[in-house]
Order: sequence, then C-alpha cells, then structure tokens
Amino acid sequence: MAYDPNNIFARILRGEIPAKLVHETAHSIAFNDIRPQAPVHILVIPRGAYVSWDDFSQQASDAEIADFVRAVGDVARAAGVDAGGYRLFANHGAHSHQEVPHLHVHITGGRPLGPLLM
Ligand code: D5M
Repeated sequence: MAYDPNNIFARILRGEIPAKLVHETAHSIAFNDIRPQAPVHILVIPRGAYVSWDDFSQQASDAEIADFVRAVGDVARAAGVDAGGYRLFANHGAHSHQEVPHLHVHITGGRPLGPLLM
C-alpha cells in the first residue's frame, strides 16, 4: 500500500492538525488517542512515512527502529502504567481494521484490561 501523505497522522506531524504531544524524540512522537479505550491510551508513531509494521520493519533504519521501540517503553513508563501493566497493539491492513494508514502503536492501560479477545 502506498503511503498517503494526507493521512491524519501525517498532518499531525506537519503541525496542520493539533495534538497534545506527550513525548518527542528524533524519530518518533506520541500523543493521546482521541477515542480512548482505557484511562491511558497513547499512540506512538514514527516521524517517517510508514504505513504500518510491514513497511516499517522492512524499510526503516536501525536508528529509527531503536528510537521507536525505546519511545514506546519510555512513554508507558512516563504515563505510569509500567507497574500495573499495559497492552501494546498495532494494526496492519484490512483484517485488523487499521483506520489510519500511518504506523502507530497503541499503549493502553490504567485499569485491568481483561483477556485479549482477538
Ligand atoms: O487506530 C486509529 C486510532 O487513531 C483510533 O484509536 C483513533 C485515533 N485517532 C484518529 N484521529 C486522531 C487524532 N486526530 N488524534 C488522536 N488520535 C486519533 P487504528 O489502529 O488505525 O484502528
């Protein structure tokens, strides 16, 4: 799937749409999900133009991947969900119902989340 430069997260990265950033690094940013499913629901995205885990894992540099993985852990710790526990997920493509075609990892936590249902 070709990257759509007008997807909503690309527009957040360009500052065209407001978002409350909770974390910024050289290659990643994080902000609160607009439709939170838990007391903590944060999205971490790479600054680079990647649709999902598929192209990111193939095309991103080691520096981008390391930055992104560390950012996810740092954001979870800063949000205070490391002690109680949290869930990470990233949707890729139609079967997952990916809505925004720019890679994002969801961090959810802040309450018991129950078993993973699918
Ligand atoms: O999840 C896409 C997620 O992106 C979904 O939980 C809503 C969130 N979203 C959509 N627009 C915004 C803005 N503008 N700010 C913050 N969060 C947003 P997916 O994994 O693609 O189904």
